[in-house]
Amino acid sequence: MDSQQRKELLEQVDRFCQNEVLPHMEEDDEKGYFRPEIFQGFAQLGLTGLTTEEAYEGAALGYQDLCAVLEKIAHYSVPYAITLSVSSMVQGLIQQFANEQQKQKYLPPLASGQAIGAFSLSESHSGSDAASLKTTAKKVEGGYELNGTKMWVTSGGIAETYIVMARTGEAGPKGISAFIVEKDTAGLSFGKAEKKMGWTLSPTRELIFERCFIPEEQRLAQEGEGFKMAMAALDRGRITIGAIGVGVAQAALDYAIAYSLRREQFQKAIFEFQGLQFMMADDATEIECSRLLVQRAAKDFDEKHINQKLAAMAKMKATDTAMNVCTNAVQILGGVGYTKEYPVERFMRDAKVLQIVEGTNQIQKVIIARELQRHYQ
Ligand code: COS
Repeated sequence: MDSQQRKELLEQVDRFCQNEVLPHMEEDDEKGYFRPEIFQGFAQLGLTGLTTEEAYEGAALGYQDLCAVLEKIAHYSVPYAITLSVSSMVQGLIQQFANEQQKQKYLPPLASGQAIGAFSLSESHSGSDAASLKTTAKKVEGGYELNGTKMWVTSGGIAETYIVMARTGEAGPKGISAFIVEKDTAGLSFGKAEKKMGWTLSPTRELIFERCFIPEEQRLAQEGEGFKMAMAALDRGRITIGAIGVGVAQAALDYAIAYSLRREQFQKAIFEFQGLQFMMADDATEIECSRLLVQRAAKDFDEKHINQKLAAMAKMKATDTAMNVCTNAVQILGGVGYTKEYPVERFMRDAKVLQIVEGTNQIQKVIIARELQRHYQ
């Protein structure tokens, strides 16, 4: 997509979000209500399968385009951007690792937005140490029997297609396999919906597997390859989380600047105070750095140079920036910034978990440091 086409696409996305997303955000955040019609609106704009090949009803665009779109949506709503980002990650995983039959069955509904995709790796005792997961997939006639409980599944309950990591072999990463699980499978139920600080309208649920039979045709790639596939998917997903961080940071800064130009204290707009000007100048610079890093990491992916280190850097930098900028925006608005009359407190709540999901920012540092060691040793 050339820059003019991308500009037009982003204008369309902006118009849709202004008209269809923004008016509902306050109420839906309060009630924790996910609007399927908004996801359908994204589908009509062709956003639900942006990076999926045309043969499977996708738009065959790149990660730079996806990141630009997610940044724009996150300007209005982090949780809707997240729904789209995770569903895109699932499609990326299927596109890269599934066989032709699996691609034909699962990709078109996801790419066309008829279905939402979800990714399930974490468990209550296995978060950062993902390779220690305990859910089992026991080989039985014709397939596998899954038993165990997965945690923190974004879009749990509203998604139709789940990529689930479960143990088929030895302890550690090499004993993990990946399965495509359909929502209505017998033996799969959804546990409690988490009550969260932010992302309230995006459901986060447990997946409970009790003697859940999954046919062999729904195993992704070979037994034992699940961990590597999960890590490869997260490399991409982390860049898109960074893009979402840039979007919410920009929204918070835009709001803070506009407010500070209007708000007067000591007979002048508070923007005139250098203490606030320096804060906003730093914020604007950090956002620009984050955007460039996200786009650079996405470009590497588009050019097929898988760059784990840059993906980790982009995620960490952009989401730390998001948290700082949103906190500053609340500070700049002062007392009203802390109230629900203004959106910056929502931006701050929605930004926080970006530093945690798809690998905490401390895990990103582990990944960056390992790459540095590998390079310099
Ligand atoms: N792509 C492909 N393969 C990868 C990979 C990647 N990005 N990262 C690791 N691997 C491979 C390794 O090469 C290794 O295989 P070999 O032994 O054949 O070389 C295997 O996977 C195990 O890797 P490693 O030894 O690095 O595993 P660790 O248990 O040390 O875990 C971290 C590494 C900490 C990076 C990983 O557990 C992680 O990312 N944790 C965070 C989990 C997370 O993001 N959870 C969020 C869930 S979604 S909300």
